[in-house]
Amino acid sequence: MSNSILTDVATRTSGEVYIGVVGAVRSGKSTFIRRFMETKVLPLVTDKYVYDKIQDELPQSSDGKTIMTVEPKFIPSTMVKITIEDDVSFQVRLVDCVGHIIPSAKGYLNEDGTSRLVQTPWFSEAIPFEDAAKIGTDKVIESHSNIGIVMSSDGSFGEFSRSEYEKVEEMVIDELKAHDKPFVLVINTVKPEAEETLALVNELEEKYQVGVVALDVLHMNESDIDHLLKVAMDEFDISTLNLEVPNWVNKLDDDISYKNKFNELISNTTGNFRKMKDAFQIQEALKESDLFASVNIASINPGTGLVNIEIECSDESYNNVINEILGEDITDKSVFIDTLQNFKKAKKVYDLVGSAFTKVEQVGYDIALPKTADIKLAKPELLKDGSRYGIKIKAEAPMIQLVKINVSSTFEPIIGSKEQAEELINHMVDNYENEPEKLWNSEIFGRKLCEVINDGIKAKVNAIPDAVLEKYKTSIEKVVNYGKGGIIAIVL
Ligand SMILES: Nc1nc2c(ncn2[C@@H]2O[C@H](COP(=O)(O)OP(=O)(O)O)[C@@H](O)[C@H]2O)c(=O)[nH]1
Ligand SMILES: [Mg+2]
Repeated sequence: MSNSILTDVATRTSGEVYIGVVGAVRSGKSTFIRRFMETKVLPLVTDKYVYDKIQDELPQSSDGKTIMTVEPKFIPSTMVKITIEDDVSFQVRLVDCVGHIIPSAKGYLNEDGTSRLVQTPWFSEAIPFEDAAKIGTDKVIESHSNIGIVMSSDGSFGEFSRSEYEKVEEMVIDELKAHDKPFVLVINTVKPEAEETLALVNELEEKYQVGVVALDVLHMNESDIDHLLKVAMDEFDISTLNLEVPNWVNKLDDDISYKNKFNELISNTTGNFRKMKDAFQIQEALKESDLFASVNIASINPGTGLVNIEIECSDESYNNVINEILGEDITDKSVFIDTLQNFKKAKKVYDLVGSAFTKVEQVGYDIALPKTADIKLAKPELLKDGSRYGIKIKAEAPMIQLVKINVSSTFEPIIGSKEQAEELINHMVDNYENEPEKLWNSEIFGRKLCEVINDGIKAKVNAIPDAVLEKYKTSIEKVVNYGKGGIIAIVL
């Protein structure tokens, strides 16, 4: 007998296979637990004493409309540890819940029509039967289960109709959805393979957006149970969604449009689909985008919750990304080589002053430290210090100083009459306040304002005499090499 599904369930539940069976009265919950234990668990129990104890504790299913079970029962009552495939150990326990009431059931009302009060493990005083069912279901699902089985029926056996079961089923599924625990709906039926049953399963899957399995619980065999467990595993959340994209995609900065779209798609997709059963929908959603050449599910591991999706991107996407990074339309190899060579030159400068430049932007001043390769050593010399001798090793390195200064430039054209000047100034102030770009590009005496201002700035910079720059350089050199933090006077 294969236990691979049980191994997956055990791994996924960290060795605690706790299954809460909830639903309407007389839907087959007790029968399900008995069959499950007899078929799937007892054959794995090697200890005779434990075997007998579990068998004694198996719930009795009851006929008719009278409700017997009033509090959840743990089966087995104590934890049983089971080992399969030599190294997989887990504890297994099913919980038989108080059934939710079907109005025509008997046993939940007293003869005078008042609610029958029942004792529960959660309150010292007795509470109405309906409340016990609801609280029991909540407690069992919240604290004692890793998987929920909602038992319902098509009404093909027993004394209740499909519509009676349906009302309870809707209510219980609502309760379970609030708990965010994986669960499946079992439609207990005497005709699990009938066309109408399959149609009902599809309809309910659509209605509740949850896995639905039709089973003849009274006669279910091991493969039926395995199938049910497989469907339950699909209801677990994906623990890790591993998207294997080409390395270059991971390297992209978020401001590259491809990466931007990629991030958005991934976050939308994973936001919409999060269960193991959604793996194929995730694949479809990724396929629909024009970002990828192929999207394949490499593996789905129900035990660990790991989904691996392999994604390939087209050369065209790669080329578009390169164009965007380089800011050039790379039409052929020569353009590419040309651009790369230019970037190489720019990188050399950037490596030298890049970090200093960032600081200059912030504080207005910084020094780009020399690279070790640029430090020049002078020939070592002998040094005499009184009667003692030493050596002197001198080194020199170029150090680039970066200073940000503000250069001002003014433009003061004479226009003509006061009215003419006022008219122009009003127009310009209006642009200045509302559309600065327009002012910047407006023409005065046949030239754009931006060109005139730029020329003014250039003229000022060019007007610094070389001798002054040289003096400035020598002064800084003195401060760095000989200055001890003292005062230095610059006479221009
Ligand atoms: N024919 C048939 N009867 C079933 C099936 N499941 C349960 N029953 C019967 O329905 C009745 C109620 O089942 P039980 O397991 O006690 O329901 P519970 O109240 O949900 O625990 C019992 O008489 C069972 O024998 C099934 O799949 N087929
Ligand atoms: Mg029962």
